[in-house]
Amino acid sequence: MNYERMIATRRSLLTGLASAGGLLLTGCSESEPPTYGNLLRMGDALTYKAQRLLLPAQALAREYERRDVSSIPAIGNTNPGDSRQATFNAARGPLYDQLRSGSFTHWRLSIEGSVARPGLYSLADLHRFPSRTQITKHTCEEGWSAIAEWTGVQLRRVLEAAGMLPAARYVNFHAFDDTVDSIDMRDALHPQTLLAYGMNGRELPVAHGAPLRLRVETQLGYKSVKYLQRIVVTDKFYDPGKLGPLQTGWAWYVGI
Ligand SMILES: Nc1nc2c(c(=O)[nH]1)N[C@H]1C(S)=C(S)[C@@H](COP(=O)(O)O)O[C@H]1N2
Ligand SMILES: [Mo]
Repeated sequence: MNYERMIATRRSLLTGLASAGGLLLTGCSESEPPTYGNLLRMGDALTYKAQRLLLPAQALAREYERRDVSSIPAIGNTNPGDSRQATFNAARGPLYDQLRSGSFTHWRLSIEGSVARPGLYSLADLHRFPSRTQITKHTCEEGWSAIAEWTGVQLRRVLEAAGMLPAARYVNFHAFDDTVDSIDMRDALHPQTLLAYGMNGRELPVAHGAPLRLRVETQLGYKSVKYLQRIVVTDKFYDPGKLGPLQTGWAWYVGI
């Protein structure tokens, strides 16, 4: 079965499962996404559970060839230092500007929470981990998609280095703009989930998330948080309030 066909089959399966919704929801056991008992949010639980049932944990997203690389628009915030941007943060914006003017030499990624060794990582530290390069398709919830090459370190390696604790369930990403989002441990440990510092063979450009962004190839584009500053590992789901997808109206889990 070719890839497109596989996706189509998966979609119709998911639709079928969705209509058997009540059934699935009452059978919830294992790990569940946050739904707050909100009816509108039950779709989240369905998509999440259906995908978790149908796909093996480590199923890889399709990877492409260099010749498939297309132009990719910069979407959402394109410079956290610019106060005119919608998600500008008054505290971290100016800090970003300062770090950027020093070519991010003084930038540090903080790893905190449910880890034995919380710490700060410079770009040079991250470059010391084995790197992974992958050419993947970015699918934005707004309806466009584009193919790009990403280079970085697998998030899994950094979490292992920080000594994530056995109770850890979610990984939260805090950006220099107002973006905060999270993924579960299964997506966090996925081999294609990267902390990317390179794009199309160059340093990651500011418009695309410099100096470091997340790539979550198993979910829609908005989960790939740009401009990373802090990674917080948690045992319980953390709701970032009005900054997070739950309260801005987007689904928390958007598997593709
Ligand atoms: N910090 C941050 N991350 C973000 C966004 C943003 O506005 N701020 N936009 C998201 C959306 S909606 C998409 S489609 C992708 C766009 O990535 P690109 O600009 O590299 O195309 O980044 C995601 N990550
Ligand atoms: Mo997007």
